[in-house]
Amino acid sequence: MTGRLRAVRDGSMGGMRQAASTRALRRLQAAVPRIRQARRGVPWRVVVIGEFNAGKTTLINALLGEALLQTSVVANTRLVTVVSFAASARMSLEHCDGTRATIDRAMLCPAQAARRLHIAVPHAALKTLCLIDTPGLGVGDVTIERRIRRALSRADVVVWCTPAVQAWKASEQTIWLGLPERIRKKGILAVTFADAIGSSGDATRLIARLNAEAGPYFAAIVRMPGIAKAPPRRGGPARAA
Ligand SMILES: Nc1nc2c(ncn2[C@@H]2O[C@H](COP(=O)(O)OP(=O)(O)OP(=O)(O)O)[C@@H](O)[C@H]2O)c(=O)[nH]1
Ligand SMILES: [Mg+2]
Repeated sequence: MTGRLRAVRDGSMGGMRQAASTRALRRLQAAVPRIRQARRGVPWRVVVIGEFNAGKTTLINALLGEALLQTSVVANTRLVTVVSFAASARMSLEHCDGTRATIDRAMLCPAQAARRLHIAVPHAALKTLCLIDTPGLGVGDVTIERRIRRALSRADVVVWCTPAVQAWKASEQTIWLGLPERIRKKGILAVTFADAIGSSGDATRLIARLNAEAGPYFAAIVRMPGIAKAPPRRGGPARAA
């Protein structure tokens, strides 16, 4: 078990990050009922997508209040990563034939042989939300795009991350409108990199523009709270491939 998995298990996140996590969760959960009513005892499958470096992984870490997943300024997430609840933390790789290997054995396997990474941690938020991180869309990798579409086909909620700077570019709209309507109907547009927004006036103008340009394509538009980066933890990142 890595240090990050252990930290989530032990509930050792700082108070500030916990408050930011609560705010981020509330904003997302406020938008979710518009798409689907709660199903008792079954977590919503929230698939987070967008172009590379859009802040997808950081958003999931923010929702958890913990730097569980590794983020990077270079294209980073290679595997669809399912973060779910378990009473005790564990991590496994799912191979292309559907079999799974725990992370210790998985570390010995070539990444190409895996199609998905599963991380299970005892985090309260994961009792209602199963968070699914994905690699960046639109980079022309057919295998990755097929895996993302597979994850989308089982999504209850689809969160498209658009960075506040240059939000909702033409390339984003092209990819989004290329997805089937039944998937787009579950869509929330999440504005990431909120700390890059200069003033509350800028924020109001940005949301007004997004409502006009992207509003018709999403069930809700949510400005995520600013992200306070969590310090790296002992034991290295929770990353297997
Ligand atoms: N200042 C600031 N930096 C951010 C924010 N969100 C992400 N970043 C940084 O932007 C870079 C990319 O973030 P990621 O979360 O890895 O983006 P991603 O969409 O998961 O990237 P890929 O997995 O490569 O597609 C990292 O260096 C993050 O630390 C934010 O809200 N504010
Ligand atoms: Mg990522």
